[in-house]
Amino acid sequence: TEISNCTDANFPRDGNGLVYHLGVKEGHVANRIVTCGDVGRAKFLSTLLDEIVFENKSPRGFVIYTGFYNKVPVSIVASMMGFPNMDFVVRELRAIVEGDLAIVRFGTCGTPQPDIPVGHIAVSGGGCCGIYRNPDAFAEDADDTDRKMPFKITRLAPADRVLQDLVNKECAAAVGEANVHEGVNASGCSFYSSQGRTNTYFDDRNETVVDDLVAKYPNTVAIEMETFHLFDLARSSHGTIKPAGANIVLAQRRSNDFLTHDEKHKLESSIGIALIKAVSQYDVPADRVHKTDAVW
Ligand code: R1P
Ligand code: URA
Repeated sequence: TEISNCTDANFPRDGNGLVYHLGVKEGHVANRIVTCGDVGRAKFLSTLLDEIVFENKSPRGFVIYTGFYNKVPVSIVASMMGFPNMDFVVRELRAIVEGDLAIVRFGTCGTPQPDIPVGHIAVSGGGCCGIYRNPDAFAEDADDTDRKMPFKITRLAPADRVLQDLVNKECAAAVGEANVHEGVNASGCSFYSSQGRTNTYFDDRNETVVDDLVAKYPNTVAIEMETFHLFDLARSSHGTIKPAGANIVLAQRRSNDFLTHDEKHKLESSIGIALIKAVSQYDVPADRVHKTDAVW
């Protein structure tokens, strides 16, 4: 879609009611959603639905597919990367979908656990924390308090236990229980600095970030970039957003092993279908399901 002139600077929509960044409106998106960062993974996941009845790419690049799995409406949403993009997804979807939203994030991640190999699945039932770079620590006029804290590791925001259990059950059925690890999911505001990736180009002071994270949350299984923001906003949504998460372990942060494309694509298929199954089984109360002008 093209988005025409918008009104309402507080929450802009165009003359057709499309929200400014996602380019969709009431009726386009289902109550049950699988979201991933990668636009290509979203396209692939859409092929796992029984039928696609709506698809859209907004001018800002947000891609959304809505269809049916087992006669249940499900949408696949590409969030792209990082907290600000997840913010657009959650806030604009909240505005245009009537009733509760069940949102499963399907990501890729690094793991700080030496005994979790690449190609395993890290699920987010232990809750999520954010890791934020503190710019003031790097300011020329930083004081001692600023300098002592180049990164802030937040408290945990919880998953929805019912939805997460469906996710865990379907992931275990897809790849075997021994390959699925539940724990804390950490989301960094950067792939690099706040995930403890070091380099000589920047003064990042991040050599201890991964160890600090594991000291705070010993059962951290995943480090990626969006899940915390989803869980954080769900926590503030007056109970209307039910979040859960699962990640393919792509990066072994202790051995520096990295998953091959082939192995990743196989898991996008088996875990993709598992997550679509899981979200389609989530019981959104009938009086809280989308009814307005649905295209589906
Ligand atoms: C970084 O490479 C990206 O991969 C992870 C991170 O969260 C970040 O978005 O997830 P996706 O594979 O879902 O994009
Ligand atoms: N995505 C991330 O954000 N970090 C990783 O290490 C791998 C995937």
